[in-house]
Order: sequence, then C-alpha cells, then structure tokens
Amino acid sequence: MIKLLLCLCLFVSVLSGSTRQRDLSDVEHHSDAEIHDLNYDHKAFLGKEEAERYSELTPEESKNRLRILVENKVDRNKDGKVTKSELADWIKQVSKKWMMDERDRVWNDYNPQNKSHLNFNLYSDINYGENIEQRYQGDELKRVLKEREMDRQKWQLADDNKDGLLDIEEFFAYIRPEEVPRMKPFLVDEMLDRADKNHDSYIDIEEYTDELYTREPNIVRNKDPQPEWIKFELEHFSIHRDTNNDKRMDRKEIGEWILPTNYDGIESEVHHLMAHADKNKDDELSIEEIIEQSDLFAGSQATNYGLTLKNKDEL
Ligand SMILES: [Ca+2]
Ligand SMILES: [Ca+2]
Ligand SMILES: [Ca+2]
Ligand SMILES: [Ca+2]
Repeated sequence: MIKLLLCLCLFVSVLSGSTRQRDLSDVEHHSDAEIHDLNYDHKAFLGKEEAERYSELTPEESKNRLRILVENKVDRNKDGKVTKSELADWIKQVSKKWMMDERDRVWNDYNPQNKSHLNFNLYSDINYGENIEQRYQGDELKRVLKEREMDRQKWQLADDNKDGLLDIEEFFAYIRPEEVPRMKPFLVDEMLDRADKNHDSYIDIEEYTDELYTREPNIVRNKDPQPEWIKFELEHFSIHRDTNNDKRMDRKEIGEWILPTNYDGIESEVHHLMAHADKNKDDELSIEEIIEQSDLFAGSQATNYGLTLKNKDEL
C-alpha cells in the first residue's frame, strides 16, 4: 500500500508541475536545449514506452527498426514518401495511444475494485490516506487540506454529468485537464492560486515575472543575469499576454497564456521535424531522409551516450 501511495504521489506531483501545456510528450520542449528536444521528439514520434525500447538499441538496430516502422505504419499509402499529413496522423495516433495508456494505468491504480465509476472520497483516501486530520498536523495539514480542496474543484469540473462520480472518460479530464476544453477554468484557478500573490484575481507583470522565474530554479532573480527567454517574455508582455492593455492579465488572458487557442502541438511538431529532416525541401520526407536523421526520430545507445555526457556537464 505504501508503495502504491508513493507511486501515486509521484504521479500527482508530476501532474501538478509548473507548466500546463497540451503536450505530445511528457518532456518539455525547450528551443534552447537540444537534448530535451530530442527526448521530446522521440516520445512524440514513438510514444513513451517505444522510445525507451529504442534507447536500448545499437544505432544500427535503431535505424533498422525505424525503417520498418516508417515503411509499415507511418507511410500509409506505401509510396515511399511521408507527407506532412501522414506524419501528423501518425503523431496524433501515437500521442492518443500514450495518453490512453496513461489514463488506463492511473485509473487502475485508483480503482483496485475495478468499479465503473470512482467517487471523490475513495480517490482522496488512496491519494492522501484515510483520516487526514489525524495523519497530518499544523502547516502540513493545512497544505494537504488545501490541495484536496483544489482536487475537489477539479473533480467537480471533470464530472460532466454532475452525478458526483467519474467514469473513465471523465477521469481523463481530471488527470489531463489541459486536453479537455471544459477544464480550462480550473487551470486558470490553479494558476491564479499560485501566481496571484496580492489576491486581486489578476496577474500583473511583477507576479508574471515571479512565475516565470519559478521555471528557472537555479537562477536568482535580481542577482543572476536574466535568461533570454524571460527577457523576451517580459518585453512582449503587452503584445502577447496583456492584450487589452490594462497592464495585467485577467482570467481570459491567463487562459490564453496557459492554453493558447491557436496552438496546435501536432502541427508544430510536424513543422519542427520537417524543418530538420526535409533536406531537398519538397515538403515530403523520403524514407532515406528519415533514416539520415534517425537521431531526431528515435534514440539509440548512441543518443543515450550523448544524454549521459550532457547530464554530466549539467552537474
Ligand atoms: Ca506516403
Ligand atoms: Ca459523472
Ligand atoms: Ca494579482
Ligand atoms: Ca489585460
């Protein structure tokens, strides 16, 4: 039981991480960190488990397997070329599969009796343990009670037919709120709860700056040089974030920031892969173009070796 709880807590802490973005992979896509990009690309193209399998292979084995995958599955009409729409369909299929696998896994963790619906109290007992008031004390108790209250609000929003219970579809909205439009108000609440320090229900530029710095835990504000991406964000606050020019973000603007309506993760990943792999710029990828860029699409022991070196550098 303790092991299960630990595992669930770990999962929940991953879920409540600082950035909420509709995602094709659970790795953040940093334009300035090539190595993170590769992890992201591998998971977007192969799915999480398959990406891990590839990372155990030699570069040759990885290329062979990649070729078979592309020829048999990605190139739908088997003409030896992968169009943008074949690539988009494939990535969509992969991301849907890993999200559904994740949903089923978490659903089973919280549903030991294999019921058709979950109620919040049972979920809470598994997540926080029974008898919270006796289990925690002082500030820890306050924190857990507040966290559980946020969970309850999220639960109510996820509960589409308002019967107090979540079926597996509704549970998906609970664990992946960024994928389900009706959950957006919760994501805005969650952001306000974290970033709106003066509790006026707006995020001003000062609060916004603080929030951006939470994503750079090793950098001290007003002491270390400002990271370029933060500088860019702040300089463009009035254009990209505060669109009605009242010098702060309201709920609508916050929603647009955390889940932009015009952002399509699949389209953006297709664009990224094409930009790197389409050498002859005919807007299609030949199998050879993909194999030439095999490190972009799939890892191997060689990429792992690169990652290990990179991780050492970061220490
Ligand atoms: Ca084709
Ligand atoms: Ca329901
Ligand atoms: Ca505020
Ligand atoms: Ca505004």
